[in-house]
Amino acid sequence: MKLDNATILKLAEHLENAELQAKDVTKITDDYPDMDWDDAYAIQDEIRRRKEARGNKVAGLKCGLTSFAKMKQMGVETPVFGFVADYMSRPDGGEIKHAELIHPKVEAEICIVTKAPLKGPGCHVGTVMAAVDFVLPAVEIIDSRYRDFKFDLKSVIADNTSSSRFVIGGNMRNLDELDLRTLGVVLEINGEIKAMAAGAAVLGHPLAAVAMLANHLGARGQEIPAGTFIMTGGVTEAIAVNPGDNVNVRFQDLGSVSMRFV
Ligand code: 0L1
Ligand code: MG
Repeated sequence: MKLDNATILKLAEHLENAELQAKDVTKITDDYPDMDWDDAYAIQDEIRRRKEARGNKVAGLKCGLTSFAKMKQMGVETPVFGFVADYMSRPDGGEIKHAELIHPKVEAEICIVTKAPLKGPGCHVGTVMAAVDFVLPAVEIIDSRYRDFKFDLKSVIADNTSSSRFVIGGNMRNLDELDLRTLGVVLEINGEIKAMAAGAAVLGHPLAAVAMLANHLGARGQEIPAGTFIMTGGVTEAIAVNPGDNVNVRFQDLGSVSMRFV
């Protein structure tokens, strides 16, 4: 690690304040160009510790930048990992207050809940398949705290991978009823199709993202516990939303997820 503990704590407070106050900031690598990947995840871990100390719960884990469309959109080549907290959850069909966020974007995600622990190294799609309890659809609302969504990977990892809100659909299915690679997703805003893709857009198979997450955590001596909700990453590029927008995402075999920005 290149940063000392006091700097990790200071940067976590800085980024979490930006999230909670919906105020954008410049990317932290502008001031700390030498920070490394461990520093970035240590800042994210400290943000998680701060939330838990305040009584918030971790509601799930997330993989980000897992589709080619998203990597191309953000000009990066490596997935990142973060978490979503309980207060970020909004009901399907509900309202999301745009003014609580900086510059939100929506992305459609195929999600799972695990029924067995997953611990890397060595996890692959097959290992993950054996640990899937059920599959369900969700929309993630990302909201980078960085001005104009301009960041590099270390800055975005420290910023908990832009997590801000998420909406889970109510239609769960067993994995053996689905082919996650060919599962089609259509994202509409105000009735207009803005993006579409199939599950294979996420690393060839959405569960490959979960395997990467398990291997990433394994390298840090951690595992994914049974009963964990995991978002595998946006299948399409993320789409900016404005107050008044109605978002509806149709997931083949998994139903729709919708929300309105007010
Ligand atoms: O969930 C995501 O894919 C977000 C990753 C972080 C980068 C971004 O804000 O687009
Ligand atoms: Mg996402």
